[in-house]
Amino acid sequence: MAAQGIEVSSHLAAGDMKQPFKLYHNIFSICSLQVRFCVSLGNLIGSSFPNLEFEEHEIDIYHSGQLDEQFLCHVNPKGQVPALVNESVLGTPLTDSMDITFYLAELYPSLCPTAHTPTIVKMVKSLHSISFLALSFTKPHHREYIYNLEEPLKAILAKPDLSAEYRRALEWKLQFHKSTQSPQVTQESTDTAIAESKIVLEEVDMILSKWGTEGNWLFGATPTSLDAHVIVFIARLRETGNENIIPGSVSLYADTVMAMPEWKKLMNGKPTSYSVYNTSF
Ligand SMILES: N[C@@H](CCC(=O)N[C@@H](CS)C(=O)NCC(=O)O)C(=O)O
Repeated sequence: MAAQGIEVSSHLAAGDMKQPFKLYHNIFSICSLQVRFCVSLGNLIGSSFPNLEFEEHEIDIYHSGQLDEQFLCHVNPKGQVPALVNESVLGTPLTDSMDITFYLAELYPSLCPTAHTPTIVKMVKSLHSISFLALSFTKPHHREYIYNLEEPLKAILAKPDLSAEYRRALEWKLQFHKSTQSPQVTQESTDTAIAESKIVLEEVDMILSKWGTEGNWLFGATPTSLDAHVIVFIARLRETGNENIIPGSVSLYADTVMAMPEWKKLMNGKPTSYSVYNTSF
C-alpha cells in the first residue's frame, strides 16, 4: 500500500474512477482537515484522473457519530475520522490520514514531486508522530471529556439487542480508547507534544528557507501534501495558545496561505478546534 512511501500507481487507470470517493471527516478534526486540504490543493493543480470526485460525509464525533454501527463495522473499526472509501478502487477503506495522504499523492502527483518525496514523507510522518490530542485537549474539563468518552460506548454496550459484530466492534473501540486515547491527555504528554512541535517547525523553517523563496509554498511555486499538513497544524497551534513556538518566517508563510480562497473555503469561517468554536464545550 502507498503508506510505505509514495509509489505513483501504474495499476490505476483513468477509467477506474467510476465511483466517487467517500471522504468521512469532521470539520473540527485536524487530521480530516489535513486530508481535505490535500484534495483542495491537488485540485488547484489538477489530476491525471479526469473523473476524480470526492463526496464528503461528516461524522459528528462530538456526539458519538463515530460509534454508529455502519461506520464502526463497515468504515473504520477504530471509530475515527478521516476515512476514505471507494469499494471499486480501494477495496478496504483507508483509515489513517497518512495513508490517505500518500494515496492522494498517487491521484494528484503534483502533491508529491519526486525530488521532494523523501522530505515530504519524512516530515508528514514526523508531524503525525506528535499527539494532536495532547496538544489540543489541555484544559482539565477537556481532558475529563476524553476520559469520559468511555461512557457512550458503555451505554451502547449495555443494550441487549446488538448484533455480535457491532458488540465486538464496540468492545474493541473501548479497549482502543483506554489503551491509546486516554493516556495521551496528561500535562506531561502536552509538554512533550509542544517540544516535538517546536522541532518539527524548525525543520519546516529550514525547508522554507531552502526551497520556498520563489513562491508561496514550502517548496516554491507549487503546493504539496506537506503544505496541507503544516498549515492546518499551524492553525491548531495558534488556537491552542502556541503561537510563540512558530518561527517568524513560518508564521508569515502561513498567513499568506491562510489568505487564499482554498483555505477560506476549507475553513468556512470556522476554527479547527471544536472548543474554540463552541465556547461552552
Ligand atoms: N491516526 C489517525 C488519528 C485519527 C484521529 O485521531 N481522529 C480523531 C479526530 S482528529 C477522531 O476521529 N476522534 C474520535 C474518536 O477517537 O473517537 C489519523 O491520522 O487519521
